[in-house]
Amino acid sequence: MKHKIALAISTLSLSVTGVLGLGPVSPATAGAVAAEICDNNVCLYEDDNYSVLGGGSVWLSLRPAICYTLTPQYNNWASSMRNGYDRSVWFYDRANCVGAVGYIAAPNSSDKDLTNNGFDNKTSSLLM
Ligand SMILES: [Ca+2]
Ligand SMILES: [Ca+2]
Repeated sequence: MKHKIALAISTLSLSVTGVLGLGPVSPATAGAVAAEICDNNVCLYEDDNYSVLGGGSVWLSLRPAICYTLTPQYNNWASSMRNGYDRSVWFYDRANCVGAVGYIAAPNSSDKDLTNNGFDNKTSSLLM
């Protein structure tokens, strides 16, 4: 099975800082991980309120039924998120989408603070 998972990492200081997982990389310009990209992908933010000022942000192009495990750099990192898909995205505390689902992002939803869901800095893998 061919996986096509693209992502880009953006911070204010670095336009592209790393690569997650498999497949081609689609770089985003600094600070540009925002509305347009997140409308059609999942965006994760290190900080609350979708901030890219202190922490970074990353967007993930997920495919249905394929688990995406975050690389160590982004493991237990996300504090807010946007889900631009017309599908729910399941967030897992463990790698490889095993164990209980810790958080379910509703289709086309966003959450500015995962703390009140008990899932701040816990996401290790995602499944759409
Ligand atoms: Ca965080
Ligand atoms: Ca975790």
